[in-house]
Amino acid sequence: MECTNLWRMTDALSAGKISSSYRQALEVIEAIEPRIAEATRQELIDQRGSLKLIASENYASPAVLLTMGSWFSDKYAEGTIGHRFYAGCQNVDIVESVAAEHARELFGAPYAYVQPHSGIDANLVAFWSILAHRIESPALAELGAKNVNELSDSDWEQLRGRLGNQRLLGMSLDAGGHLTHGFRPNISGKMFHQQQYGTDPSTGLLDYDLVAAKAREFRPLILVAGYSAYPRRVNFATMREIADEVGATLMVDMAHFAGLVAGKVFTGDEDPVPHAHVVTTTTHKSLRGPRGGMVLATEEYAPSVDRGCPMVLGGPLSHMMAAKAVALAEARQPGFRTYAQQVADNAKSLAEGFLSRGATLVTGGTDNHIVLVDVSGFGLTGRQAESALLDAGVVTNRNSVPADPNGAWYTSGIRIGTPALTTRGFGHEEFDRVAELMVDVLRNTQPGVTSAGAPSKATYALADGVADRIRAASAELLDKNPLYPGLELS
Ligand code: DSN
Repeated sequence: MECTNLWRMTDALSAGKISSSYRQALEVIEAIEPRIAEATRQELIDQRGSLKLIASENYASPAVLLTMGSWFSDKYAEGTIGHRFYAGCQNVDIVESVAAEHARELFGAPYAYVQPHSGIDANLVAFWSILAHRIESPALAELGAKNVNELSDSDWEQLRGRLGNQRLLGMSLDAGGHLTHGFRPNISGKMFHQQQYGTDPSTGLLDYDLVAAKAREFRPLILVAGYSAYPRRVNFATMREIADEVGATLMVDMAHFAGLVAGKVFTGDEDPVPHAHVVTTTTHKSLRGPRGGMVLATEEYAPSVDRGCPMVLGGPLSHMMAAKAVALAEARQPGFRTYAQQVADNAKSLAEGFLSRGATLVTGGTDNHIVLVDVSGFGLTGRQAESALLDAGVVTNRNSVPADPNGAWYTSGIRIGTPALTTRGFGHEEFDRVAELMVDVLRNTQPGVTSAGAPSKATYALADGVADRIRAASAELLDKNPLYPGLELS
C-alpha cells in the first residue's frame, strides 16, 4: 500500500463518492453560513497551491478528516473508560478504548491517555499527574487521608505550599524547547520554580554534561526533554540517567517527532517511550492525525494521568478521539514506516540544498524532520524572511535561533519541516528544488526601513517578479504531487 499519497489509502471509497459527500456537506453549510463554506473551499485551494513547510503541520487522510465530523461531537463523557460522570457513554467507551489500544501497541507503551485536546493540554495533564503521584499521594498516605477533601485546613494549606513549590528543568525556548517547558511567561514557568538548559553555543547541540551539571545543582522534580525547534535527535537513555541521578521524573514531549518514533526512525536510546516516566505528544504533526494530544505513561504514573479529566481537562472530544483511533490505525500500517523514513531523508536533502547554496543552518544540519535556517546571513530577520517567502507561496514560520539578538517576535530564523510535503509525495529532488527556490527568495529580499528611516525588523522588499517566478516553479512541483487527488469540490 502506498502510504505517502493519502488519497490512495482510501481505495475502498472512490474519490467520486468522497467528492460528492464533501460537495453536499458544503451545500448544507452554505445554506446557513456561506462565508464558512467559502472559507472551507478556499482553504483547500490554498493548501493545494502552496509549499507547506511548517514543521508542525501535515495533511490528515480523508478517513481521519471524515471521522472528525460526526455526532460524537455532541456527547459529554467526562471521566474515563467505564467510569464516566455522564450516562450513555457506551459508544464513547469503545472509541476511547480503541484509540488507547492503538496508541499502546504503536508505541509499545504500558498506558495511553487519548483525551487531551492539544499538546499543551497533554503537558498540563503530565505536570498535574507528576505532582499528584510524587507529592500529593505520599502526603495523603502520611496523613491517613483518602483525598484532599479529608484534610484539615492547615494540612491542606501546607500541602498546597508543597505542590506550588516544585522545580522543573526544561530546554530553553531559544535552544528549541517549547513554551510549556518552563518558559517564564507560560503557565509552566509560573507553576514551577523553573530553570532552563540550553545548547552548546559553539555547535548548537545539546551538551548532556551541562544538562547533568544543571540538574545536580537545581535538583528538579521534573526533567523535561523534547523540543519544537531543535533539528537533532536526543539521547533519552542519557536523559533518564540524569533524571535518576537527581531523583527527577523524566517527562518527554515528543509532539514534534512522534511520527518518527511511531515509524521506527527513532529507536533504542532515541525512542523516548522505554526511557521516560511520562511521554506527551500531539497527534497532528509528524504523526499525521487529527489535531489533539495524548499522554503515554508507565504503570506507576497511569492512575494519576487517568484523572486528567476532569481534574485538568474539560470533557473529552469524542469525535477527535475517534479520529485519533483512525490515524493511529493508519500509523500501524507498514507504509507509515516508509513515510517516516522519507520525512527524515527529505530533511537531509533540504538541509544539503541550503548548505550547498551558502545558507547557515543551526547545528549545521538535521537528523530529524526540522531544518532551522539562520537568515541573518541574508541580512534579514525571521519575520522579514517569513513574509517574503509567504508572498512567493512558501509557508514557513519564523523562529528564534540560540541567543537570538532579535528576540522571540522578530527572530533570526526560519523553521522548516518536511512532514507535510512528504505526505504529498515529495522526495529528494523536490526538496532540493524547494531549497533552491527558498534561497532565491531570500537572496532577492531586502530589509526595509521604518517611516523615520531607521532599519526595520518587519518591513522588506521582494524584488519584482520573484514571487511570480517562484509560484510558477512551485506549481510544477505541487501539480506533480497533488493533495487529495480526485477530490473535486465543484
Ligand atoms: N505550535 C507548535 C509548533 O508549531 O511547534 C508548538 O506549540
